Amino acid sequence: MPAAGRAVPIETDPLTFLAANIITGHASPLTPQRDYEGDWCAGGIGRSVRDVTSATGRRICCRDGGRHAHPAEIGPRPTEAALSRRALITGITGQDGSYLAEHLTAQGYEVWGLVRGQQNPRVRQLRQLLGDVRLIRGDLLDQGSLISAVERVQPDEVYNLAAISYVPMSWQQAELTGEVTGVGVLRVLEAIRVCSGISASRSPGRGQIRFYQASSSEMFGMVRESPQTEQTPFHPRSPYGVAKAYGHFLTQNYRESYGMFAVSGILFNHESPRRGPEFVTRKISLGVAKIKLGYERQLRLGNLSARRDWGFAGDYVRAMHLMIGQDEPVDYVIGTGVTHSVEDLLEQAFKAAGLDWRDHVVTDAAFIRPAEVDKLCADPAQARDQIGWEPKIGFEELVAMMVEADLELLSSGGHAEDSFGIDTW
Ligand code: NAP
Ligand code: F7E
Repeated sequence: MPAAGRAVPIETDPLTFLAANIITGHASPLTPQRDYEGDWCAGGIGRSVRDVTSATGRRICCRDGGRHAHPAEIGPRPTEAALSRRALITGITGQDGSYLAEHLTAQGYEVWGLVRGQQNPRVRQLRQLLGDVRLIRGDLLDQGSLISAVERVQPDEVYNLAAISYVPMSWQQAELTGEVTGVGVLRVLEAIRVCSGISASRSPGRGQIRFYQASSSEMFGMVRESPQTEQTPFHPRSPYGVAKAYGHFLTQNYRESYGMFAVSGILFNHESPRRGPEFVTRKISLGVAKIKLGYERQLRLGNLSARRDWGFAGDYVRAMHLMIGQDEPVDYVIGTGVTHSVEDLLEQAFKAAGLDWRDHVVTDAAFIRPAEVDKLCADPAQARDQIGWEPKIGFEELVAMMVEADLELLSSGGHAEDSFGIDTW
C-alpha cells in the first residue's frame, strides 16, 4: 500500500522498465516522477488524456504538453508558481552541461542529465559538482534510449549539448563524428517528436517540449565575411563542422516541417577551468601551471596564428536559456565580438604566471590540422538587441581565471583528470 500522501504508478511495468534506465538521482521504480503537493504525473507514448488519481484523490493530468487535454477536462492544475520547469540536458558531463545545469537549477528548474556508458568516470565528478541533478542513461547513437529518456523525464525543455566536440578527432573518426554530432541531433528531435505525438498532420500545441541545439561557429569555417552574423553562409572545414551544419539545418527543418519550438545557438569558442585539456585554452593554462610549478619545461602547440573569439562558458549557457525562453524560435550568433590569436592567448596566460611564452613554447607539426579555420569573430548584435544577452567576462579575465585555477589544482596535488574536464586524446 502506498504511504499516505504518495501515489503509486498506475502502470508499474512500464515505469519499472523505464526506471531501470535511471542510474542515480532521487527517482526509483516506485517513486513518482514529481511531487506537486502530493500529486504526481506520469506520461506515455501516444497516450490520450487520462485520469490519474492521486493519493489525495485529486484528478491530475498526464504531462502530455497540453496536446491531448484541454485544461477544463482535467480539473484544477497546480499554479504556475508551483510548477518548476523540467530540463533534460544531453552532454551533461561536458563543460557546458555542468554550467547549464547549475544555471537552470539556480532558476528553479528540475534538471535531468543524459549520461552514456556503463561506468562513466565523469559521473562521479558531476555528482561532486551538482548533487541535485538527476541522471538517466542514454546515448546519441541509440534512438530507443533517447525515446525512453524523453518519455521518462517528460521535459519542458531539451538542450542537446552532446557531441564529439574536439575538431581534430573528427578527421580521425569522421563517421563516428557524423553519427554522434550530426545524426545524433536527428535522433533527439525524433525522440521529442515521437513522444509528443507530432506528425506532418499534427502540430505541437501550447506547452510543447522546447529544443535547443548546440550549433557552432565552426560551421562558418572558411569565412565569407567578418564578423559573422546569423546571415553569414556556412563553409565548414572539418567533419565536425559539417556534422554541426547538418544538425543546424535539421533543427531549422523540424521547426519548419512540424512547427516545433526548436532553436540553434551558433556559439563561438567558450572556455573555463572546466574545459577539456585537449582544447587549446586549457592545454595552455595547464601547460603554464606545470611549467610554473617546475613539472615541465616545454609546451608543444600547433598553429599559433589562428584567431578565435573566446568567451566564458558560464556566460554562454545564459544565452542558451534565453534563446529557449523566447516567444518565437529564433537562432542567434553568440560570441564576444573580439578576436585574438593563439599567440595573444600565450602572451596573456604566461604573463599571468610571471613567465614569457617564448622561453617555453615549441611548435609541433603533429598539432597542425588538415584544414584550418583561420579567423573567427562574432557579431552578437542581434542577441544583444533581441534577447538582451551580453558577455560579462572578457578575454584577459578569462585567461587569468583559467591559469589561476590550474595553478591551484596542480599545487594542491590534483591532476587535469581531477578537474571537471578529463580525457586527453
Ligand atoms: P564537451 O565538454 O566535449 O562535452 C561533450 C558532451 O557530449 C560530453 O558530456 C560527452 O559525454 C557527450 N557525448 C559524447 N558522445 C556522446 C554520445 N554518443 N551520447 C551521449 N553523449 C555523448 O563539449 P562542450 O564544450 O561542453 O560543448 C557542448 C556542445 O556545444 C557540444 O555539442 C559542442 O560541439 C558545442 N559547442 C561547443 C563550443 C565550445 O566552445 N565549447 C562552441 C560551439 C559549440 P561523455 O562524458 O560520456 O564523453
Ligand atoms: O582550437 C589552434 C587550433 O581545439 C583552437 C570546440 O569547442 O570551438 C572549439 O573548436 C585553435 C585552432 O578549438 C593547438 O589549430 C594551436 O585554430 O581549442 P581548439 P576549436 O577547434 O576552435 C568550436 C567553436 C567548437 O564548436 C568545438 O567544439 O587553436 N591550436 N595549437 C591548437 N588547438 C589545440 N586543440 N591544440 C593545440 O596544440
